[in-house]
Amino acid sequence: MPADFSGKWILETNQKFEDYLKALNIDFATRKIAISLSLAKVVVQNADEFNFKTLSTFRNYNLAFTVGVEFDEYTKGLDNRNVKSLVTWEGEKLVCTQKGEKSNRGWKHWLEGDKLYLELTCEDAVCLQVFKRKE
Ligand code: YOG
Repeated sequence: MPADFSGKWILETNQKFEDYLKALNIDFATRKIAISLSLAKVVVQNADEFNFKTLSTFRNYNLAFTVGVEFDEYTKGLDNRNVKSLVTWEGEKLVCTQKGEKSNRGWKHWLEGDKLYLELTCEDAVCLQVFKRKE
């Protein structure tokens, strides 16, 4: 049985998010808004099919994918880039590589206790977001 990420999650801590935003060339004003946001993640998981919604009062971002199937991702409302994305299982971690203009780009999700972890990487920037389950 793979890990089950389903549910609604609320951001609790967000380390080095601004470094990640800088690596994506997000401008100063947008960075200041972005780092002030309370983010929520809504995950729907059916076997290896996923739907991730990242929600905020400023912008939302939706991503649907199947593990093991490469797809074209347009990071609409984020940095607005086109990448080739592939999500795979590495043990109990869900690992995405986003091939495109930016090197070393991707993310990893895993569970620890009742928390959802997300590591976001771009170039040499690594951001760690920890979410708690919404009651
Ligand atoms: O999540 O790829 O869970 O897609 C964080 C990066 C801020 C807009 C969100 C809006 C955003 C300006 C998505 C934030 C960086 C900042 C709410 C992370 C770019 C621009 C949408 C992500 C994966 C894994 C699923």
